[in-house]
Order: sequence, then C-alpha cells, then structure tokens
Amino acid sequence: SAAAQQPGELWGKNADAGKSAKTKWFTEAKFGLFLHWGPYSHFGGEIRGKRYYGITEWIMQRDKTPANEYTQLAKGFNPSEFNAEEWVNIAKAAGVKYIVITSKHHDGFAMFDSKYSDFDIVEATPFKRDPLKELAAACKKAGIKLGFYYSQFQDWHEPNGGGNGWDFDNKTKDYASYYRNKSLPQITELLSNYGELGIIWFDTPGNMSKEESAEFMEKVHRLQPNCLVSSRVGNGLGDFKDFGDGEVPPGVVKGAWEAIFTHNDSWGYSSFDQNFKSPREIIRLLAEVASKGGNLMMNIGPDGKGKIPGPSEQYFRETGRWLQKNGEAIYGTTFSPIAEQPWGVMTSRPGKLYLHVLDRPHNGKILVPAFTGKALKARLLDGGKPIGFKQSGEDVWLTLPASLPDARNSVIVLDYSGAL
Ligand code: JFZ
Repeated sequence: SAAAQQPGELWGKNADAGKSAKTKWFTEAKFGLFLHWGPYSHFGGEIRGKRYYGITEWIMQRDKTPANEYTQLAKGFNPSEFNAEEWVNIAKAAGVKYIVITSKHHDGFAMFDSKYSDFDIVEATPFKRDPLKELAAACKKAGIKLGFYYSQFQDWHEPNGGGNGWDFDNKTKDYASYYRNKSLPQITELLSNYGELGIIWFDTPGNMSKEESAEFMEKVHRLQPNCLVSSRVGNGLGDFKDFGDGEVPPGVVKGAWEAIFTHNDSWGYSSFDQNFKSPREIIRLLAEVASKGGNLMMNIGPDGKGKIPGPSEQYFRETGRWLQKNGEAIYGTTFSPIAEQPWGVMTSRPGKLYLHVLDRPHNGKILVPAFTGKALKARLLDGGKPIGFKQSGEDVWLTLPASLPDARNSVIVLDYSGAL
C-alpha cells in the first residue's frame, strides 16, 4: 500500500529504536554470521547407518541416540583443518560485523574446555584444543564482535537436562540441579575466559520460569555488563528480540531485533544438502530485514574437519563484494518510513532514503509514494550515476537508466529535505 509504514511493536526496554548505548553497535551492525559447529558436523546428517534430511544438529534426538552411544560416536569428531583466522577472514570479506557460534547445543557437547563436564572438545575428542579460545583471539584481532550460542535448557546428554525423554525420564527431571551444576557454571566459564563478548545467544527456554530466565540474564549482565542477551533466554526477557527460525516480521519492529536464517536447509553441516541461498537471495533478505529495522544473522555450518563449505564461502564473499559498494544503504541505517513497494524496499538515515531495487518494473519507472519531504537529488549508490526523478505532491517518480537492464539489487540514494 502507498501508506507510510507504521512502526510495529516496540521490543524490550531498548524500544527507543535501538539508539540505547548498549544496543547501538548491534542495531548498526545489521549483518551477522551464525555458526553451528559440533559433533553433529562430523556426522553431517548420517548416524548409525541412517540419513536424516533437514536440520542435522538435531540428529541425536531424531535418531534417538542414547547419550552413552553418542559420546562414543563423538570421539570421531577431530576438526584438524580448523583455522580460526581463515574463518574470520571469510567473515570479514562477507561484511559481517558479528559472529555467534554454538558453544553448547542441545546435544550437551561443549565446544570449549569446561571444568563442569568432560563431554567437551578437549576431553572427549582427539582434537584436544579449545576452538572458541582461538576464535575469540581471531575475532579480537579482526575487530569482529563475538557471541556464544548456549542451549540453557535442552541438554540431551544430561539426565536432568531438558528435551531427552527417549533416553531419560522427563517426569523425574531436576532441572534446577541441571542449571546449578552445568549450564550456569558453563555460562560463567564462557563469560570469564574468552574476553569481551558481544552476545550470549540463549535458545529454547523450554519450561524455564521467569525467575530462572532472569537468573541467566542477570549472570550475563553482572559478569559482562556490555554483553547482549537474546530473547530466547525466555519469558519476554532479553536485550534484543529474535524471531523464529527463517522468520521476518510483516512490518517494521522498533528496537533491537534480529532475523535468523540458514544458508541451506540446516543449521549444522549436511554432507548432502546443497540448497544454498545465492548472493542475490542473501542480499534481498538483508535489504528486507534492514528495511524493517532489524539485523540478519545468516548461518553457516562448518564441516567435521573444521572447513567452511565451498558454496558458503563463495556466496558470502560475493555478498561482501556487494556490501563494499552498497554498504552505506545497510550499515547504520534504520527502518524505512515508507512501506515496501512492488519494485523493492527502502532503508533510511536522516536526509537520505535508500531505494533497494529488487525487481525492475517493465517500464523502468519506480514510484516512491507518501513522500512528505522534498526530493533534492537521486543517484546510484554504486558509481554515483545521476538518476532522473520528478516529484508530484507526495509521489516521487524515478526513471531507471537503460544502462541498468537488470537493476536487481541496485540501490538508489534519494537525498531529501524536510521530514518523512
Ligand atoms: C533452535 C534450535 O533447536 C535449532 O537447532 C537451531 O539452533 C535454531 C537456531 O534454534 O530452533 C528453534 C528455536 C526456536 C524457534 C524455532 C526453531 N521458534 O521460536 O520458532
């Protein structure tokens, strides 16, 4: 519709459109890299002679693998080709501003050296190194914020952990003892031993009470006051809102929020799923999410040897090349005051509206309706070529040059005075 876009729900205590000092870096970052990496990466979707399509990080649950057998199979996980600097170089080239990696997923396996469980990468595999320590050093050197995903309720390896009814009796669970003996102490280790963190990304709070969710959030804020907590800490808490997997809200959401997507069809590495989103699809998604005021955190599942899959490296690097030329229309922008149009979406900053042309109209003309400001100048962001425009009342018509036959993922900067 032509009507100006109405900002949607306010999120959390940072509902001041993300301008609070604490979330400022986050709302300006716009693009993050999610990494799901663990023993499931070594299985790659196949375990005990059976192949599981879809999300492979759930393979233990889908296969109903008993914890003691999963422990034995995890001994085959030895990511000997892992190189943290190589991963961070790819992330930098892709133009991401933060990385969130799984420190413990639902299988209970710690991807770091933990005193509170011997089911970790140092003690339970031939690898013997702490990859999160190496990644933290590489991120610090590169100036990329680092966050840890931690499954604080689901733990299929522990008798008192959540979600493992096939192996342990859910009815006799003492969840409080699980929090006390494993998840809270491990969160403390992560917040104490890996330098300054940007995010603790909690996930699937299950049947946690508001008090339990608050205890996890307060521990993070106490040990690292600048570290943000995801809304999946549960019970309406958190410093920013995460929507469902692969979900983009229908309209603008003010405050700090994030949409998360897989690059193919699985968070964890799959040895057979080659359905990777193209650079064009990633850029469209990034523009759409930014036009509504949010961040896109897209996931890569490194394989069991510690390598980033070829298509993911290639497509993320190509996305980064687009961002090198068009990043001004993404980083540090906010939501568009004008709703998305048939030709694409818009992001904004004071005095500038960025028109992300996602589909070229057949006649090469694009309309920006409900434009209450005064259009001053229009140009292609990449290269600066002037773009012809005409304002009639609140309608601004722009003409795409014939030299831009495709125009998809092109960005036009429309300078204006007054207010939108
Ligand atoms: C969770 C995990 O179970 C999954 O393996 C992956 O790590 C993903 C990022 O997070 O899956 C969810 C959690 C919450 C929703 C959907 C999938 N949700 O709220 O819609």
